[in-house]
Amino acid sequence: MFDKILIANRGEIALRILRACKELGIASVAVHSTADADAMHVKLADESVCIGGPRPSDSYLNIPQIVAACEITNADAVHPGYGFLAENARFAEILEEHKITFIGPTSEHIRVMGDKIEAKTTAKALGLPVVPGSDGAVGAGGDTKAIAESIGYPVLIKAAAGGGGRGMKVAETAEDLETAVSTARAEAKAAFGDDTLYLEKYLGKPRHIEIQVIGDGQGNAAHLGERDCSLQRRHQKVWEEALSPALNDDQRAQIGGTVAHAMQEMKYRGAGTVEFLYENGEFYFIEMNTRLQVEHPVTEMITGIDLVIEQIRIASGAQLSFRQDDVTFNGHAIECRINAEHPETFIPSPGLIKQFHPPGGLGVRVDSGAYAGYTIPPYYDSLIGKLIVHARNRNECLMRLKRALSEFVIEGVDTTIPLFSALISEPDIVNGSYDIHWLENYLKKS
Ligand code: MV4
Repeated sequence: MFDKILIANRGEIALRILRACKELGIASVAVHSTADADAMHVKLADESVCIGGPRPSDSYLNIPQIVAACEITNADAVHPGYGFLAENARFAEILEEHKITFIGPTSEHIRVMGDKIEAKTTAKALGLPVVPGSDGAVGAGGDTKAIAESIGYPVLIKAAAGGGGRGMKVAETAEDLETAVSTARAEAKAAFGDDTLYLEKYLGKPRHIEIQVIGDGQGNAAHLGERDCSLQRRHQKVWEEALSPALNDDQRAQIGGTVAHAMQEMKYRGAGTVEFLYENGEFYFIEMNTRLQVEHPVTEMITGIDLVIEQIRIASGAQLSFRQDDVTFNGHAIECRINAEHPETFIPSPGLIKQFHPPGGLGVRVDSGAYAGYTIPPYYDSLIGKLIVHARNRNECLMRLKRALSEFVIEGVDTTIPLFSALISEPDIVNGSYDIHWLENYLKKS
């Protein structure tokens, strides 16, 4: 096992990783920017190193500074959290070259899944159902029209270097195609420096359902059920739940089994998420994330498995500590992302938190690095924390969530708590009948 882990992240996820280190008796190193000197993860870590200025490129994305912090503190492993360097294959490779363990998948698996065309080809070869599409990149020539024709309109144009919804364009008809492709190509070139595009059948009203997986790189892998992340705004998830209100046990066992088998085949190492669109009873693979995700706690609550502890054990060479048959799903969990943003305009609201009283009681978990007297810096994302509620079934979970939201006091900055208090009374939310467009339509109306 490792002696010391450096946490290459900030905020609530840095704290989350710190908690796992403490339970495992592993020493921890926090790194931070000059803007984060007063952050909770810095206070609670055994050691801390300031690695640069507020701009992410100067600190949390600054690979030489992070490697230097490892050398100075003698850290033998790095947990990247999510965002920042978590899916940077070159970072994983550099750490290995310095004999520092990257707590995550192989750099090769990160690279393959980072290219959305390669990811899809790999998924298809492993037997996962994919969205009908171009089977590779589309060229600048006239073949694009023929491919779109064979897929059938509407088609969606996606960037190979994209993901998370950036750089997508819909072509409703053949007349739209040329403009959509050239706009997408220009946007992809500007955003990623790579204008490789591919086409997919556009699904009109899907749900976003993702399967949590974990593998040990030795051929053992299991799925931990799904999360329904359909409620999102501008490709930012807002509310996530496990399990999905849309699936039954047979559907879960089937898609879960298919995904777990694929992970065994590829000898996947670490935690990962396989994202699907789900429409009319069918699953369609879209992407795979080779990292721990923001919404991992809902999976932890219903399975009782600590994903970060598993990640650390696996990175140190251990085999998966359980088998698929050991994984059972207990009750229901919902996560609300509490952002420092206006609940209607979503304008970020950094600044001093004057009061902070998180809710408590049975089945209530708050993952947050915030505290009364803490000033949220303006340089990073606006997530202040996550409220995760667990109960025996979805109905009791909604009751508990309503109670927990009513207890939550955050003063001094705007937060998205009022949005959740409103959502919880919406019949479609109560019934679990929502797709990926539901929240944006709701916000347009209200
Ligand atoms: C799609 C789609 C419809 N059809 N692909 C957006 C994020 C990226 N991961 C994939 N995305 C989508 N891909 C096909 N073939 C609709 C979306 C999409 C979406 C997906 C998940 C959650 C929210 C979304 C919001 C808008 C569009």
